[in-house]
Amino acid sequence: MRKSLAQGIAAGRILVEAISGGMEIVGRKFEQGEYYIPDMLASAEAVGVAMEILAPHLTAAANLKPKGKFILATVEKDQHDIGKNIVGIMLKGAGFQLVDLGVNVPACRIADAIEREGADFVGLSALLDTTMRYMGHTIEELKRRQLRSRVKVLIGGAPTSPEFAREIGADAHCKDAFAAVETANRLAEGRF
Ligand code: B12
Repeated sequence: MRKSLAQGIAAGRILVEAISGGMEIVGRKFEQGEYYIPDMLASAEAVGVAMEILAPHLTAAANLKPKGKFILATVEKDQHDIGKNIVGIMLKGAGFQLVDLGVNVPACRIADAIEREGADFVGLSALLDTTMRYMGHTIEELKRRQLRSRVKVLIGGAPTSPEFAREIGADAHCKDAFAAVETANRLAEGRF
């Protein structure tokens, strides 16, 4: 990690290409029965350390004026947060103000935070087939509380897709953290 930085490789590139790429290999090995849950946990821990090294390089790059307030959460019953955290660091680096609600966050807590923070964007993450439906539940909760038109909703995570985003009424699906920053920038330009 430090060696790559010293070679002048951009921190964002290391984050998305090396870390995401590495975790994909971990996922494949888990599927093939070569890795078990403790291996996934150890990999997640290693990613945490790597992110601590990379984060200052990303946030330091951004002496930009704030582009809007972004709430991030992994939806209910889902504990996966590596992808969400990468997206968070990249958004912060791009000049968005970040409020990270963590993992396993029910729809009502996300809606509460939008109200409390006066957020402009909400980003939802899900890594399980069984939890992606809570993204839809969250959007329904926002509609119920008349908050939906106040925020742009971005979704991401391996089981999600542009079709799914359309189906649940999200504004955008992002396949990785680069796409998240690009989409948020585009939406912010229209707003501020
Ligand atoms: C690490 C890991 C774990 C760790 C999580 C640690 C942590 N702190 O996150 C632990 C061990 C806890 C875990 C547990 C489980 N896991 Co798991 N896990 C993984 C693994 C190997 C990697 C996920 C990851 O971090 N990827 C790397 C990141 C960088 O990629 P990403 O999340 O996709 O994020 C990028 C994009 O998707 C996007 N993005 C993501 N979120 C967002 C949000 C927004 C707003 C935007 C814009 C973009 C965006 O940008 C990110 C960065 O570029 C995957 C395998 C895989 N290939 O995904 C399995 C995987 C997701 N897990 C799986 C399973 C089954 C489980 C368990 C049910 C296992 C069990 N029997 O207990 C539990 C569930 C726990 C729970 N309730 O959540 C399955 C899911 C199958 C499915 N389709 O439903 C997978 C696919 C493994 C497999 N092949 O079977 N897991």
